[in-house]
Amino acid sequence: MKRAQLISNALCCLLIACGANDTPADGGSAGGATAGGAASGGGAGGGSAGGATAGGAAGGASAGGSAGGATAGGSAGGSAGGTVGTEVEPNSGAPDGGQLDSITAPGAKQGAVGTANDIDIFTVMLTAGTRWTWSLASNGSVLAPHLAVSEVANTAPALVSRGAAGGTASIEQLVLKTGTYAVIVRDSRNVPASTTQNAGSAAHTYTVSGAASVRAPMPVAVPSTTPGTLANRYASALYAFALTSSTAVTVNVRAKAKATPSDMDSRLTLFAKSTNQWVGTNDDLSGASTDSKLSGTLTPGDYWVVVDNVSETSNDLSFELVITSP
Ligand SMILES: [Ca+2]
Ligand SMILES: [Ca+2]
Repeated sequence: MKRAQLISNALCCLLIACGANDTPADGGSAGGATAGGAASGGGAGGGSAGGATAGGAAGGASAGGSAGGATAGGSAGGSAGGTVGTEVEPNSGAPDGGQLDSITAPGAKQGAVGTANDIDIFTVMLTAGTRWTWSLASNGSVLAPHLAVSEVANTAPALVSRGAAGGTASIEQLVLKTGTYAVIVRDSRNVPASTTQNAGSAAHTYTVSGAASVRAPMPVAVPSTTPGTLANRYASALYAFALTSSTAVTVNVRAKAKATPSDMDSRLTLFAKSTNQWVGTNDDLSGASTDSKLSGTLTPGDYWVVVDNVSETSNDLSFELVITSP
């Protein structure tokens, strides 16, 4: 659950008060979307509920169970396009009196982590249900990219990625809520601040870009058990299932709890694609488990499931996506 809080906290700080200090924070806060929640996480770590309207009585679950072996987490798609601009400093938020730059999606900005601990924040308006691949590429061998995408209102889970010097950090985003988001560029060595190396100079140049994601979700049945492995700590897996009647559903990500446990710290998001509404997100299903679970009665329609990892130290990124229905 660690990574999720880092970014949210950091963004709050940046936009509101504390500034360049990065609390390590990544990950996602859960947030209640709209009312009427149908899903809820179990236990302490509890998922937030949101959008999808609850149906009446549980209907019959569709389809039978299948176990799929396909790998999750695949490659990011995306077509380039949009405008390419140059950052306008200052754009660090609170340390600059709240000044921010902006970016369009699709689009790109070139800039530099131009001074020690420089933070560049670009706001972008995004629409629920759209999907984007955000990339932060070092333009030379100097910058070690650290990229975060967080809703300015800080109710949607934040996304974080980092790369080595000269590399690229990428994030694939399913926009859970329509609103203003912040794309935050830093050097990885400045995050968290407690281990800062005060990286930054005119040579720490980058291109940050957003392109439409075209990755197809993997279809899964209700009920089903699907093994998966994320491509890396910052990757996500995307699944889809359809309900033809109001159905009680539990979606469970088992990493620590699977037969051969992994050290992945999962986070689970359920999104109603038919209505482009965020149903809920759960990081930890209880105080004792970092696995994730959402359950509730869902109305008929198409649903997407996003599984990602919120630990910066996970090495084994294998898990099982278990969907059950009584
Ligand atoms: Ca800058
Ligand atoms: Ca977790």
